[in-house]
Amino acid sequence: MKVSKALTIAGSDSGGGAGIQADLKTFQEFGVYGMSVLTAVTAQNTTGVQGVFPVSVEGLEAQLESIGTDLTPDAIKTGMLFSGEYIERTAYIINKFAWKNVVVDPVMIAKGGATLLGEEALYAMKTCMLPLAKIVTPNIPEAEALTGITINCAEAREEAARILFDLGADHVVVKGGHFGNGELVSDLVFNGIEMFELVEKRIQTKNTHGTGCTFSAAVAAELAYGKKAESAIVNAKKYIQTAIEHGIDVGSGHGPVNHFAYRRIAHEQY
Ligand code: PXL
Repeated sequence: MKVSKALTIAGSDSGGGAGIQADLKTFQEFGVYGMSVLTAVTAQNTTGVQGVFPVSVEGLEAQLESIGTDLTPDAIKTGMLFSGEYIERTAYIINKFAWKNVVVDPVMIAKGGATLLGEEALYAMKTCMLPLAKIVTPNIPEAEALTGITINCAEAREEAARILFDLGADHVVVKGGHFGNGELVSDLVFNGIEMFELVEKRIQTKNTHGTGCTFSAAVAAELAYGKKAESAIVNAKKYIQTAIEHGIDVGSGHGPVNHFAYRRIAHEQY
């Protein structure tokens, strides 16, 4: 049987809600064969990140080589890349194998405030990763860090999207979860020609851990199938909205989004 293959290059979340665990669960839900290259291991639960332990640079490169020499992915997503050096090495190998359909989730800070990418890595993210990105999916703080713009109104967000496009991403999604606290959340999509917004109800819940990882993994899964960027983004948005609506109550802190909610609804199990 032939299936589409997706690769995540990201960190491990021992709590299972974000990072490669979220990505692989999401790939599975989309019926895509999931592969993972680990950049770092986090010791983490719903209350926060207790430790970050990077994989060696050699370990990172060896994993990427193993994939590249045997298992060409149809799409890839990058999550927590840990440092500027890891970004440069990863970008080099993506180029070398000419991997396409690259979704860059420019992960910087975990929900509890733990730093997952140092300030010094911003330059590498802008110069090495964004030019490779078919789609980049920053939240508001990440878009601010990458562009140097304070995003406090719709026009500022549009300006940030233009800058991210000019840095080399083919499509930019500036997510709106951190944008105010109104009834609705809007994500801004820019493809270099037109801007449009994806609007959904804001869900009041503390169980949002893994939202960004899950969304970008869903986008990559759709690209792996051969979907166009715009429909990949729209379908991933539906998937993450359902996952947030049915967030999972585990642990005493921020619980994870529900990776199987979309499927269970389709089977009328909710
Ligand atoms: O959501 C960002 C993120 C990405 N990757 C890992 C994480 C987190 C947030 O906690 O732990 C491994």
